[in-house]
Amino acid sequence: MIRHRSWCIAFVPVFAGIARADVFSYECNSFPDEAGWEVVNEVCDAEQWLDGGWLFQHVETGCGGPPGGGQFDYTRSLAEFIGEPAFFIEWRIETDGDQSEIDGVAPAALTAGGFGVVLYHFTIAKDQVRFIRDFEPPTLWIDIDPDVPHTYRLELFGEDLYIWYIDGQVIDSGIPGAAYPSSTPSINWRAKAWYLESTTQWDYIRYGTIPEPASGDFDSDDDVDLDDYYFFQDCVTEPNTDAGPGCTWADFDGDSDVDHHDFAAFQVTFTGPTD
Ligand SMILES: [Ca+2]
Ligand SMILES: [Ca+2]
Ligand SMILES: [Ca+2]
Repeated sequence: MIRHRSWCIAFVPVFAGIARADVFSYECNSFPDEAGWEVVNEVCDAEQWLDGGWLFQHVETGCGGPPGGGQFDYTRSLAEFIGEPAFFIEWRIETDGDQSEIDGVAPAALTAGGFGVVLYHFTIAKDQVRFIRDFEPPTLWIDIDPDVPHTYRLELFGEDLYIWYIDGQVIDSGIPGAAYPSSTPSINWRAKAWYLESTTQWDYIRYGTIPEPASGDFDSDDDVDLDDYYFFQDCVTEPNTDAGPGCTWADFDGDSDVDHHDFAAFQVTFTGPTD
């Protein structure tokens, strides 16, 4: 991912806040409880700090464990997105926690569920991810490269389709158990020690309405402004490089990259700094 390319300096990157018309974005520039997340658990002297747009969470065993020890859990309601026909959750994370921790839903996890049949449950370790859907088999185990961040993306299209990506590659897709968000929906994420200590770092967690392709309008609020530009920068690639499923809104000419041609179109579409 190339950022701040020389032709991209026409706008000063500004990011005013987190609340968007149809997207919630936590960019890890502040602590979760300051950014709209509800604290479920912050226990056992777990450490948390911010560095360069990342949230770091260090957890160790103790306080009666192992199993168990330090833990951070956060949640937000997804009720405002009930009935949304095209919904996404995307997050970028790296952890050094061992895959043996996955049995304890550690070292890192993100879930979207509620009181209905639908559950999307991701448990992430240093070099492996476990995906459980709707409390039913099959459970998927995916190997990932260690020591680098990975981008995870879940797309939901009503009752018709779910797609799960890692780094832009489709890992799994199919017909969901039911439309989601539904049935008192919420998103939850955590870092946790089970038998081993670990450090997990989060770059962002974003969710909401999937933006229209080639619209320039990431947050689907019918403008193309500096808020959208913040995310446009994140999509910029070298020419002829696939920008991935999270960037189709920024690919104006539909050739899969987000390059200087797309930036020229973005500038033409630009409606003003902010509304
Ligand atoms: Ca970040
Ligand atoms: Ca917008
Ligand atoms: Ca393009």
